[in-house]
Amino acid sequence: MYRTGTSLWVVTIAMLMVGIATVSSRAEQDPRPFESAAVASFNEPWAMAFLPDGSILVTEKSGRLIVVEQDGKKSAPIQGVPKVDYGGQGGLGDVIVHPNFTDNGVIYLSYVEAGSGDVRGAAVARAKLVYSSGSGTLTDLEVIWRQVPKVVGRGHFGHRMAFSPDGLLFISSGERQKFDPAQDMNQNLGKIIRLNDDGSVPSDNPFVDQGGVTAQIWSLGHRNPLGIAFDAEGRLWNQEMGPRGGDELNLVRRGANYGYPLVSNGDHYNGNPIPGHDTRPEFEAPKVWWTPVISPSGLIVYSGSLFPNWRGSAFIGGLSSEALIRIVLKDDTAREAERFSMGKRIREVEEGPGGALWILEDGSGGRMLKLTPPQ
Ligand SMILES: [Ca+2]
Ligand SMILES: [Ca+2]
Repeated sequence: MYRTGTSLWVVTIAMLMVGIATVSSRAEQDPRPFESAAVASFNEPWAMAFLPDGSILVTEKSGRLIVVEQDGKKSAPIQGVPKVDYGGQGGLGDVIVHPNFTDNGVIYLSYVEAGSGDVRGAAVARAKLVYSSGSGTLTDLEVIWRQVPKVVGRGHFGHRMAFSPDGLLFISSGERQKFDPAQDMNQNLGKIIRLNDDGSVPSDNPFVDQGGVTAQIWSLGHRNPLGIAFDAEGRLWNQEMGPRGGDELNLVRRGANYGYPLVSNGDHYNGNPIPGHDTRPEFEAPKVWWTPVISPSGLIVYSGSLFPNWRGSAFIGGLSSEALIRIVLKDDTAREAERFSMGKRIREVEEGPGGALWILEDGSGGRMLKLTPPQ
C-alpha cells in the first residue's frame, strides 16, 4: 500500500513536471512581438532624443553627449557640454529637443552641478546645437533652472524633461533622498516643475502667486521621478521609484500632491513603515504601483503605427526588473499589460521616427537596441 502510494506520487509529480516543462517551452516558443537589433554601445548611457533628421542624441553619465546615426555611426563628443558632477546616481542626465528645433537648433540638457562644499543639485541648461558631419558644439548655453537647495548626497536627482503639446517645459525633480523636501513648498525638490521654454515661470502656474521657487511647482509629493511623458490627449504621466516597495505610475494633475513621504505603498529602507496611499485619500494615489518593485527608468507613451496594438500604451524601462514594461492607459486608469524580459537593466525608452521602439541598457557597455516587428 505504502509503495503503491509512493509510486502514484512519483507518477503524479513526474506528470506535473512534464506539464510544467511543456508550459515553459510553449512560453519560450511564443514569438515575441518584436525583433531586437543592437545599434551601438555606450559607457553608462542615460538618455536619448531623436533629432528631426532621424539621428539620435545620447547622453553618457560621465558627461559626454554624442550624436548617433541610425546605422550606429557615432559623432565625436559634442563640445561645450557643461561640467557635470559625476558620481553615484549623478552626472549628465536627460536630453530633449526644443519643439521648434528645426528653426532654432535648441536642445536641453539636465545634469548634476556641484555647489560650494560637499553639496550638489540638478540643473537644466538650454543651448544651440551646431552640428555637421560627425562633430558639433553647443553655443549660447544658458542655465535656466536649478534644484534649490543644493544638498549633500548623490541620489534622487530625477531630472527628466518633457515638452507639453502647448510648448511648456516640464522637469521632474527628485527629493534627493531627504524625504521632507517633497512636501516643502519653499524647495523645488520632490516636485514636478513647469516652465516656459526660456526658464521663466508661466503666469498660470498653480502656485505662481507665492513667488520664488514655489511658483515653478506644478505638482508635489514626488520621490524620485525618473520618467515623465504626455499622452495623446495631452495628459502628463510620471513614474517614480518607491522606497522599499511602492514604485508608482501617476497621472499628474495641476497642483496635486502625490503624498511622499507622508504616504507610500512601500516602506522606508530602514524598515520603518509608511502609511499606504489608501489611508490618506486627499493625496493622489498612483494609477499603478509595484511591489515587488520594477525600478522604473524612462517613460514614453507610444503613438506610432509600426506596432498598431501598442498605440496609446505607456512603456517603462525596468532597472532591477531588467524588463521593458507595457502599460495600457484607458481614461483615468492604467494597468500593466505586458512585461518583456530583456536580461539587462533598461535605463531609457524612446519612440523613433517610423514607430520603432528604441531602448538603452544601463551601465558600462550599455547597448542601444532597436525593436521592430518580427519579419
Ligand atoms: Ca528620451
Ligand atoms: Ca505617491
